[in-house]
Amino acid sequence: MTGAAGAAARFGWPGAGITPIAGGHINDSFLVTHPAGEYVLQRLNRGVFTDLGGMTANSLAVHRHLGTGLVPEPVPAADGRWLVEDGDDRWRAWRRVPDAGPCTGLDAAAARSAGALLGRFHAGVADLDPSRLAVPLPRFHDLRRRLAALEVELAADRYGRARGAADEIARVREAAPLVGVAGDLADRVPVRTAHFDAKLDNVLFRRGEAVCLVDLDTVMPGPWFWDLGDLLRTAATTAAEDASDPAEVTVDPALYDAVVSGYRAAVPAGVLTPAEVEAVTAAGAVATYEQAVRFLSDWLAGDVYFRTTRPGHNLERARAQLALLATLPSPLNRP
Ligand code: GN1
Ligand code: MG
Repeated sequence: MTGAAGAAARFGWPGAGITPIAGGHINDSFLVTHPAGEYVLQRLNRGVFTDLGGMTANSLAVHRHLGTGLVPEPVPAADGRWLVEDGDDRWRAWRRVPDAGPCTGLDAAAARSAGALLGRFHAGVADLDPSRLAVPLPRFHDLRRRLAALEVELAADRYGRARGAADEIARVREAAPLVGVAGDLADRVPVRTAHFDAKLDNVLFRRGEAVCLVDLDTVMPGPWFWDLGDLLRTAATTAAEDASDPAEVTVDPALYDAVVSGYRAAVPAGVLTPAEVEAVTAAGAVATYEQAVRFLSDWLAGDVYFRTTRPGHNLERARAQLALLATLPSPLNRP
């Protein structure tokens, strides 16, 4: 037996029901239903995650520190290991968060609740020494590096896609001062234990309340503002990350304010440094900009990183992020 069914058997769930879970851009995820319980089984993308040991150690460190609740519970295989090897594939599993699922109706209450969950996560890991964590994806959130990578793809233009993206390229270049904004903030805020992929899709809700921050793949030492930025990028608009019509992608100020106020209220006074408080106002713009740059790079590179499900998907994603950026509060939009 190979594939998800074979991996499930090695976790102790032979004959389990297995259904793919859509949504992630990198790993393949499956819901496993077995008399023993419900689990999420994942085949890890080894092209992206080359340091599976470091990545696993980081998520275990966060789970050990916080316990099951704010974050999901990792489940070992029957042989006691965290990763199952099957040929070139590597599998790992989590207990499914009971009665919880992705956000179904994004409104101000949901946005506030998601902001508060991120705040509780940050408060909870504030005393988890980031120097104990591995750095499995070096310079993961780093606008300077992301923009340089885009320029490399542009110069190569291997698929002749640059011409068709001229408008997006111009807009990315116009917003390049955000690189300096993010770099300056990163120099002044403390290095923390950060989630680094705190988008709304990674927030699970139970009866309208945000209860669990999943997907610990990118937990790493770094500035917290990227987490708030990713949440603002995805929870301050009702538009999808890959909306085909950029005209529909605008920030909803009530959602934006709800995320920020939920977050601020959940982080106890004195935890955020003055620079971290200052970073709150730029977080959404810099994270949205970075995501636009990454999607555009992948479009130019021939769609090699983010999973795509339609032609032009990465270009549409980049356009949607640029449209959102244009309406988000940003240090560049201030008079
Ligand atoms: C990727 O696989 P997924 O959807 O959790 C990506 C994030 C991006 C996100 C955009 C390791 O996350 O950085 O922000 O897509 N993860 C990695 O939705 O690159
Ligand atoms: Mg992720």
